[in-house]
Amino acid sequence: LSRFEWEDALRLDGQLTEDEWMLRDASRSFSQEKLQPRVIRAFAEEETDPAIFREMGEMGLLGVTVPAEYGGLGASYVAYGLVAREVERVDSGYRSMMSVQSSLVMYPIYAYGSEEQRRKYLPKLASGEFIGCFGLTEPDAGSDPAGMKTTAKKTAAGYVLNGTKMWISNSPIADVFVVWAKSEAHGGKIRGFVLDKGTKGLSAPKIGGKLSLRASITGEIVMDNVEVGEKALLPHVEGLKGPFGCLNRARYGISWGVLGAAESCFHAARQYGLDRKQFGKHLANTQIYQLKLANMLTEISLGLQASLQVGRLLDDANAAPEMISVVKRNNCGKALEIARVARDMHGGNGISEEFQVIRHMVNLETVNTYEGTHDVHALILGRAITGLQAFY
Ligand code: TGC
Ligand code: FAD
Repeated sequence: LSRFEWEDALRLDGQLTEDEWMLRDASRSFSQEKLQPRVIRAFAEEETDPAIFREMGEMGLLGVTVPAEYGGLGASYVAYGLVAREVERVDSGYRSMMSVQSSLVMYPIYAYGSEEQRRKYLPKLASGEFIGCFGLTEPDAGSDPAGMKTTAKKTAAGYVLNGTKMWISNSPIADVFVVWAKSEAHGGKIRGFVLDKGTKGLSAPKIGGKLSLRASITGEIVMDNVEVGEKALLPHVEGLKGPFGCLNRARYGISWGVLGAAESCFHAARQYGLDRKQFGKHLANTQIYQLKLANMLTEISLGLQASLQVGRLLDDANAAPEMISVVKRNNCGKALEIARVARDMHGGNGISEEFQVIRHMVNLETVNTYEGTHDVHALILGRAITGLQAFY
């Protein structure tokens, strides 16, 4: 039998390809060198630096699965997950910025867009010159997006959109808005539209006062008689499977990302226990402290294996959405629990911004809620297990 490495308990590294390793290492260096030094201030000031998109773009971290001819890397979904894990090791908000751009804006334009839309938007989104956002949620339609009120009415020249989207990551600084609306011309079915910043009637006020995910800007999207041409319609998808096709990818990325945040908390708690003494001995030399660390290591290692398996299946075009619900739900729930325990293990220091665990903890409250809440994913799985839907 060989030696146990606590930092890679089940030897994830050995299951990756050389290309995946390289992208993992590049995103780790970028995240630690460029993102880590600014995050404490950004969170405290509730400030998002738009330059981060261009920096991520330069590193090739935006739209990694999109083919190279449109500015992406044409890399695997496993590689995308590894990037999410490294970015979220620093902050869930930074991962949010990256994953909205990649999975919720570049992916639908690539998968559902016309060739003209692909050429117009994808290279600039990949470089970070354009910032994108994705508007599905509304004030009265969160877990139940089918209840949306936003409408698109046909005009001679195209469409006129009316409605309000709520809790939209990146929207106040976005150049490109992928929004979903019920289209009268398509029998009331949900259709996707790509809107440009500056279009008359389109605004995106910031939502202030968030106590979670403060390094990532969030806003509304207000559409007041926004007139667009036919070219704004995403031609190749109709119905809720449009936004859900994007969410599948983003939720999968989140399943890796949250484990980066959990690892950061786990490593911090381990080091804290090795450094701090009470009752004449190191905290890490007590049974309860070690039990907590053992639980963290176990959940993180199992979660990584599960996400790797779903990623390999996605790369083989053989993953079911319910598999993504398993890893999104479980990994978010476990990461949140790990962050809460790590906060406790730091004692009073655990509430200080300097020790970082409480920032991860409050961020993970959002991540457990967005892209389908923990309970909504349980209902998706419950429906698959029983054949009975319990939403309504
Ligand atoms: P349901 O009847 O289940 O399905 C309607 C149609 O959609 C299809 N579909 C899917 N297609 C692909 N992938 C999936 N995962 C799909 N799930 C459903 C389905 O086949 C059907 O197609 P068709 O052709 O037969 O019409 O729909 P429902 O209305 O009963 O939905 C139920 C429920 C709860 C599963 C769903 O609405 C849900 O997942 N709710 C959660 C909402 C959500 O996740 N919102 C996320 C907003 S975006 C966001 O949070 C971004 S945060 C990003 C960041 O900052 O990182
Ligand atoms: P609700 O749907 O009202 O849920 C409230 C509670 O009720 C939850 O606990 C939920 O699990 C529970 N619940 C709901 N339905 C049922 C049921 N049938 N049975 C049992 N329990 C139920 N959306 C976007 O479109 N784009 C974005 O970029 C985006 N970014 C976000 C960024 C942040 C910081 C946040 C906080 C949210 C973001 N969202 C975004 C919205 C997010 O997806 C929604 O908040 C989420 O889907 C939940 O919807 P809701 O807030 O309306 O909660």
